[in-house]
This record gives sequence, structure tokens and C-alpha cells, in this order.
Amino acid sequence: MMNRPVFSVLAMAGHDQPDQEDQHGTIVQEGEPALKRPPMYKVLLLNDDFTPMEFVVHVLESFFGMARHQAVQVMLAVHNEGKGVCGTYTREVAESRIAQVNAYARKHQHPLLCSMEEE
Ligand code: TYC
Repeated sequence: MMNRPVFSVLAMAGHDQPDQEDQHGTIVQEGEPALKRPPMYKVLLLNDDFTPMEFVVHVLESFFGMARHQAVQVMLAVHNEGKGVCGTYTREVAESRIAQVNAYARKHQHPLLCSMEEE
């Protein structure tokens, strides 16, 4: 039988994919996929005692693309439970939405706050 190259011996140890021989007798393995899914982040809206409900609904419609009925539901969930999820995004998009919402709330002198956590 043909001698296997040294690297094929190394390739045989410790992997879950079954190793296979190609037509030259070289051991070949599945590689890692080239693209991993990026980590995703939940954008959270926090309750406070002062921001008007209508302002929160407006923020959810205009920054998170929600229809009014959905925006009202999310606003009431936040009001009743203390916080709620506005959407799930990549890190850059989540950071950008949060900066936009927090700046908009400050501009209108409301204490409304958005934050994020990894999914
Ligand atoms: N608790 C606020 C009020 O009673 C309404 C509110 C809802 C504020 C959601 C913030 O994220 C919030 N006016």
C-alpha cells in the first residue's frame, strides 16, 4: 500500500468530520465555513416615569419601523415590565439605533433610554 504523507496522519486526529481519502490516497477534511454568522444584539427600551407614552410609540414607529399597533404593544410591555426588545441587529446597527434614539429623546428633553445586550 502507498505511504500516506505525514500531514494526513496529523489531519486524522480529533475532528468530528469523518476524514476521506481523495483519488491520490491523501486524507481530505471539510474546512471551516468561510463566513460565520455575526453575533446579534437585542436593542432594549427601558421604562421611566416621565417620557410620554405617545413619544415612545412615535420612537418605535420611526426608528424601528413598527406599525402603530405593534408600537403600542411594545410600549405597553415596556411600561408594565420595565424593559422590552425593539429588535435584534448586528453590533454596528444596534449601536447606531441606540445612539439615534438616545439623542432624539435628549433633544426632546425626555429621559427615555435604549440599551443593548448580546442575544
Ligand atoms: N412609563 C411611561 C409613562 O407612564 C411610559 C413609557 C413607556 C416610558 C415605555 C418609557 O420605554 C418607555 N408615561
